[in-house]
Amino acid sequence: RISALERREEARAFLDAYHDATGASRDQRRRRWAEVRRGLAREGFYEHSPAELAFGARLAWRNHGRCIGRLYWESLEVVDARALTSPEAMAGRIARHMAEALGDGRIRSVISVFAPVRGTALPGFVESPQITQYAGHVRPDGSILGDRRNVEATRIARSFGWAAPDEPGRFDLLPYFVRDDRDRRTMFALPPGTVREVPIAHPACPDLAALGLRWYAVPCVSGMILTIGGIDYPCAPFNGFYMCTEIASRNLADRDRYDLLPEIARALGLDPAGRDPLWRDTALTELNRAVLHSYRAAGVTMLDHHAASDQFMEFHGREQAQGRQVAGDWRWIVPPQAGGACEVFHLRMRNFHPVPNYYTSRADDG
Ligand code: NRG
Repeated sequence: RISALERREEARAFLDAYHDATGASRDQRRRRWAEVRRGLAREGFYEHSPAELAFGARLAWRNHGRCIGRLYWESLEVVDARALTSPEAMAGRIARHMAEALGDGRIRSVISVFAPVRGTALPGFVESPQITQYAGHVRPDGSILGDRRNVEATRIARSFGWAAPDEPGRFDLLPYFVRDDRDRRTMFALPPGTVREVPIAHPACPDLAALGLRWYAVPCVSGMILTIGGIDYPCAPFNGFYMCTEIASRNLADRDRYDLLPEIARALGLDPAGRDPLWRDTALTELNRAVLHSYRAAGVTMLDHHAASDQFMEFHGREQAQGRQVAGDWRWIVPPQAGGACEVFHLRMRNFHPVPNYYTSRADDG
């Protein structure tokens, strides 16, 4: 990804930031830099201390231009899983990660960091973009049951012997894939009971609950590469919690996902074929209300987009007060619902890419 010179510069800048934050002595700084420089000269690699790793993962969150939820970047729980290299050990850690993040429903932000790239050797990583995803089944007539985005993943899972339910449904949890350091793929399912799901009901419209919609509690992003001080960690699954629009305005609504707006509208007593062009807006708002209401009733952490926007403004203010520029990708920060009614819509943002950071090598629409 980067030249040896760039790697050295990133390492230096990262260590400086780390030592500034920890108030290290000049002697400590000098010794550590000498060590790192030697490692880089010898094999283009150095090993982060556990404290450097934790600091780097948090900084990468703070720097990530597409995340609206960065106010609590310092609270990220970092689990050092670098020693776990077999697919089975990795899957074991991932199962524990999901359980720790969920807890009793008050979700904790957790990252599990597995082995970094060292020279030309690629360590094991998770191939699936998220640890939990719903299947997309192709019906005999060619229509799709479930999440359209996961049709290919569902086909691959079946080819690996995934036993789809006898009666395929709209919300069947898919297994995920680990590609190990010898380029072999292994399929894993989370242990039963690990994934909490929330049935979606509207506080005032019982017909909506009758649609049988649901979503999982913990979004765990597993397809991004964590980069810290010139070292890349291709397997560093992390989770926070959902903002309601991710589920209600995108996953369940997008045409290339669940495409449910007409169905939602009819459940709400609206007529998608009628004259009111704003039926979609009402359906979207009420679906957001239902999702928020359902997660709250279940005791599962979730934020609405107005609160998320306010939090981002606070984060932005705090960063500026520290003399730091905030990287922000407007298309990602502004919620897909009530954009102009959120303060972030009116905020001038610059989308630059500071390091440490999380990046993706595949196309990803969030
Ligand atoms: N939009 C995706 C999830 C992307 C990450 N969202 C978070 N991340 N909230 C979806 O599944 O809808 N997080 O770490 O909390």
